[in-house]
Amino acid sequence: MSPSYDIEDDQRYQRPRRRTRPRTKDRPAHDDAAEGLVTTIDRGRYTLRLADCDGVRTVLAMTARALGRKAVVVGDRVRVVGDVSGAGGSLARIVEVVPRVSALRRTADDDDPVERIIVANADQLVIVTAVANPEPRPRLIDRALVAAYDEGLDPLLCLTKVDLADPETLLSTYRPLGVPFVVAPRGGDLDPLREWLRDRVSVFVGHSGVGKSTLVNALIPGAGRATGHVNEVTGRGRHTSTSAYVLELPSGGWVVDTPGIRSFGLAHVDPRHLIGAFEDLDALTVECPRGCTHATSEPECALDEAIADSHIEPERVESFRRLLDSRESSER
Ligand SMILES: Nc1nc2c(ncn2[C@@H]2O[C@H](COP(=O)(O)OP(=O)(O)OP(=O)(O)O)[C@@H](O)[C@H]2O)c(=O)[nH]1
Ligand SMILES: [Mg+2]
Ligand SMILES: [Zn+2]
Repeated sequence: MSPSYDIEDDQRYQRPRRRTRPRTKDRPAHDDAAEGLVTTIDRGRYTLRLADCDGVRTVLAMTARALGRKAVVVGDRVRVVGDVSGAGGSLARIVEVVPRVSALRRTADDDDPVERIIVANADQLVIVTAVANPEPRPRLIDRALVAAYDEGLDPLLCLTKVDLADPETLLSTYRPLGVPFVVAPRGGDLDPLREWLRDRVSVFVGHSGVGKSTLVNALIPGAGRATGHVNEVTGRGRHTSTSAYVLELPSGGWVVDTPGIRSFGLAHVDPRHLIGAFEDLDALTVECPRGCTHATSEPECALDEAIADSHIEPERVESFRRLLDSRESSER
């Protein structure tokens, strides 16, 4: 963002000058720009939700060339100049991205160096899993958990299609980790889920067809998210949702509906950070030899000693190690 940018904008849009304080170099270059939330992106066009003294409105925007491609993701707070009226045909310009508090990332594969940010500024990762149709894939859940812990998002396991099968099998896998869960019956009581979502920024992730958009529609009257059928033969969803979409909850907070994912590549994750998400285990590892990864293969890991001395449940350590291993193994 060069200084000439300001001059150009002032001339072109003739915005009222409101320079009561002189510019200093540690203040943003666009201190008179409006601030908006990127709710979705479609072919280089950014939909923003803008709230100011004129009320809340939807504004379509492009990005300033200086920002580069892919600099702005769904969930970003951005500063925007130009025509921010939201009138039909108007196009504003994003000139700055407000520093993110979080960025949920994944790579296509574990050896893929290109990481994508699924959504910015979320604080809760809701791993939506159908208990059947499509069949749950614990590897994907494990990997989503690792991504959540790595980025400091609180994970929540949300089980759908409980009319089709008993959720207990799946839940028993995650109990030792202490991952919170909630059951979301279609057409049933969603209040427990609403409580988890209240006043938070929650991103729904999961395979195609697990019912993410169905949930969003049930939580937000008028959301109008398209939903698709799951193929009876392959058990696969149809990838109905094609881009991430931020919606406001009537009970307070935000949810982000995302397209179904086939995999959750973790190339960007440093497995050494994972232990930090488990305070009790982390405390035990002070006795580990230097450089211990705490994996099953480590000969002198203090976690094994702690199990032998009954200081910790073996299932908890095993579950932690399963997450640690999920970085190495395929999720399919
Ligand atoms: N039996 C049953 N079907 C459900 C339930 N929830 C959703 N479905 C069905 O599952 C199918 C897929 O739902 P969607 O909401 O489109 O799934 P999605 O996770 O948004 O899928 P993508 O957008 O492709 O990622 C639809 O036919 C829904 O009606 C449920 O609780 N029980
Ligand atoms: Mg969907
Ligand atoms: Zn160790």
